Amino acid sequence: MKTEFTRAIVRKPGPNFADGLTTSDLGRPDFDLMNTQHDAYVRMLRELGLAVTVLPPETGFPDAHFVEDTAVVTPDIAVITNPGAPARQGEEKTVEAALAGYRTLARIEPPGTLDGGDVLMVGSHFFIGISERTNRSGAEQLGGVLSRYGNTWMPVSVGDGLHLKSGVNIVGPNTLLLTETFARMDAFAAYEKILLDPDESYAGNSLLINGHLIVPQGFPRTQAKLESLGIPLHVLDVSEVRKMDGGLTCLSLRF
Ligand code: CIR
Repeated sequence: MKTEFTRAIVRKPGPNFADGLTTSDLGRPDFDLMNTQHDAYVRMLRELGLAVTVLPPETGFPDAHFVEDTAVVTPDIAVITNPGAPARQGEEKTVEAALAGYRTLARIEPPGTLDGGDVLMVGSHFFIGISERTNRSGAEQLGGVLSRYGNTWMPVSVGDGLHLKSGVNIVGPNTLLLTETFARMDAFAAYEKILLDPDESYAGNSLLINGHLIVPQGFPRTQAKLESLGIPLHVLDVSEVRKMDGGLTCLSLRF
């Protein structure tokens, strides 16, 4: 179940990034601080050994630095998505060009919609969230492609959250960090679980890279629970990312 990454793609936030979609009431984010946090994120990926491609901002798409939503990259293939928010459709074009040199490409076609934030890869098994962004057609199209390459997949109802990975992520070879709602689902029965305190649910969007775990700053109880895993933890401040409903996984494609 171990997936080793060698590369990542990120995109610099544009000066109008605060015009992106958000439901948060944490206030308007600051561009300079966002850039500082984004730079620290890129540095961290490089420290963990990844070769990072940094794409330029796309000012027509204020959410475009959330590159995770535009593709699903596996060891065999890159599936370019049709993002579920109409305002984000088109962001995938430049990501497609960046991925073309590394993987065979496939695409999610309308009426299917899918955001990469709804796709949790656990080795060769994929959980695909059905959410306000990812519909059945999108999930089935992705599942069909994944199956052709010997993977298995399963749809999971996301309910209230934005994306599947807003509430469940892999933090160890067989261990998930997740909300109580996801922990109760049969889909996740076979895994070890670390439960999120309800008031620390944002920390569910932690990012495992090659045996290192990156966690958002400001969630001490989750951090203490994760320390029990005995793997190196790295804490990053993503306050400005959070104000736009994003998190650590959203900011990159890892492969
Ligand atoms: C959006 O609503 O689409 C962006 N403001 C946030 C996307 C976060 N992406 C992710 O969780 N994968």
